[in-house]
Amino acid sequence: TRSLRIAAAQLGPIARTETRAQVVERMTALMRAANARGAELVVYPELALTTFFPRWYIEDQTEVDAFFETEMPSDETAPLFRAAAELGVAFSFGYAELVREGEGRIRRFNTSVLVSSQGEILLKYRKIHLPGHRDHEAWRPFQHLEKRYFEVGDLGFPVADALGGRIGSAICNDRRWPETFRMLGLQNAELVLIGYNTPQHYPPAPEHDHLQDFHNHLCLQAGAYQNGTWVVGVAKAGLEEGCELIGGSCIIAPTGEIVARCLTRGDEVAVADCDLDRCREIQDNIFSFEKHRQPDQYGLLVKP
Ligand code: ING
Repeated sequence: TRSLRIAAAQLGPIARTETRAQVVERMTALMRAANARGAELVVYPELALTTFFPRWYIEDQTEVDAFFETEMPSDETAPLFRAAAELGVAFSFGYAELVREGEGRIRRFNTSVLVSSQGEILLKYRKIHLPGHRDHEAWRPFQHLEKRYFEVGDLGFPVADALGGRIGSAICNDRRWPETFRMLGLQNAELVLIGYNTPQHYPPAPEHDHLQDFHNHLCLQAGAYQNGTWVVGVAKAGLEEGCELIGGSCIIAPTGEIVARCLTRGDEVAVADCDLDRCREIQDNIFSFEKHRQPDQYGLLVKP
């Protein structure tokens, strides 16, 4: 068996005024708690270093860019990399990435990285399904301006050979789209790492507010089962700057079963032993793509 002991490291609310250093301290404490329980991989949420700033319409680009990282690691995030090296654990986390390209061109992405215990970036993913809207919408109690602050990811859906298995990532809204999981499944992913910031209140359809936790697990469990992969979903949770974010961080087996989950909406670790060989139970049988999938019938799937 290729068993990997994985920790979902859920973060509670991050205040707008909280510094990177303070957040990194919380993340490092979670890493130590996870390591104390034998975790070899620690998975943090989407945009783990800051409050979920797309909830605000911010005119001044300099103020927006203060939420972005221009280098990874940086002085502020280095302590997390050092702790990982000291403890011998790999880790994954999301952050707002600002890239300076030639001729002063600036790119901005909602990014996540998987980092080895030696600080090597094993996998990098830039969020492709950006939810929300681009301009200020006064009718909303809070904004959701990911389409304004980020570009659509340009790295595709990569799957890396890492930690003895095939590992892919997705970010938040990506998990709602079956295409995300199938793109990873077609590359034989055995473990998918997904961070999220999901408000309880969804302004366009408030009648669904009570379903957010159900929809979260529905998407993660379906993605796991339909592609025979382990899935780790990790929340930034709790009442963050007046906005309720769901928790429900969990570790899901290729059968779609939730094998471990967080119970609070604060900083909390949930740990499970994930036998990557168990993916075969699904990938070789009910969802054997080779035996049962009919791609020549699916042409519509890639039409705009
Ligand atoms: N957040 C939310 C998510 O997809 C959302 C946006 C909330 C969409 C509720 C639909 C319903 O989980 C991010 N950051 O994508």
